[in-house]
Amino acid sequence: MKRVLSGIQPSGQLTLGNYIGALQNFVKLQDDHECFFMVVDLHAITVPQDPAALREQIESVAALFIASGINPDKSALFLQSHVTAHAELGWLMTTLAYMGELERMTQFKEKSAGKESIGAGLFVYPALMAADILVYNADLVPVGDDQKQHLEITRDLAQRFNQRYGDLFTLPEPYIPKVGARIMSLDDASKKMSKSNPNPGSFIAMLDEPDVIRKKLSRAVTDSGREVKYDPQSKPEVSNLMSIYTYCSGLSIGEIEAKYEGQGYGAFKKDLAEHVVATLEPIQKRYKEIRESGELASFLRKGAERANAAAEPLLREVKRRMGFVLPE
Ligand code: AQP
Repeated sequence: MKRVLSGIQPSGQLTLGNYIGALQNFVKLQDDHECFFMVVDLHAITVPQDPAALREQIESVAALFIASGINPDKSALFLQSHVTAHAELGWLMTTLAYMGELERMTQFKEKSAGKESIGAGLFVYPALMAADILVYNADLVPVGDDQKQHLEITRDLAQRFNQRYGDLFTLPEPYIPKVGARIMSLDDASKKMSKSNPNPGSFIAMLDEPDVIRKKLSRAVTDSGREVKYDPQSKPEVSNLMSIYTYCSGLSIGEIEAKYEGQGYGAFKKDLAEHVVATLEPIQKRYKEIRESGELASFLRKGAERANAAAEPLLREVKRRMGFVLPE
């Protein structure tokens, strides 16, 4: 049994990319491993958030974890800000990180591009993410492909600590799904589908109504050809839609190509929309039940208790090794 840790930012409405790349993968792991899953609210404020919207998004993301199949009796499900060890170890990790390695992070470059003032939190984000993982000594971190680089810096920081202060941290491994590790935007297949994209037509939100899903997919950018063929180099838009199709239908890429041979994109997109609707429908139904039941707060309290119990002793040991005087 391995220890698994992952999180999702409440920085907008969760997308189909978050579901296929992350959530559905989390669900698969919880039967065989000791899992810690969290809503990373401290990460979300690395870009400006409206407080009322943030509060709603935090609850919405937590409910979507459960609606997607995370069992809060099995996995520890909690809010990052309810476990103060994250912020504390985050600072300690920041002091171990180098400017140069943080400057190389693709996510930082993308999120800061063209901005006049860039928050320092966005820059040190990977040090907090390293703390999130290391404070549980997690073995496995299920993430989408875009987070691979952050996992690498986490391993570097863990190694740096271990060399300076003696072996303590496990070097975590990424666990990336084979299908759907990077779902691309519906309006631009060179960018990943992202919940903070200001154009709602660029993503399918997990809570989008069926008709909205149908409309968004019918408008999804394709190419001027007619062939439903998987070729990410020369047909990135169609290939992206095929990745979504294969995940939501269970059909293989070859089966999808054969099914739409000689038919153009119309029927393909229409069927795709129905598969996406059918995938999200039960999740949306369960989501409504969870929000209405008022059970969320008690699930999160229980999750935070478990997470605190796991994180506190490790944080104490880190501080002891770094030379802090611990309270008696
Ligand atoms: N397009 C995607 N395809 C596959 N996986 C994805 N993930 C995100 N987008 C895709 C995975 O979802 C998990 C949670 O991501 P996050 O909330 O920590 O932040 P992110 O990676 O920056 O995701 P977003 O949706 O793009 O959020 P914003 O817009 O706030 O930056 C991660 O495991 C991620 O890999």
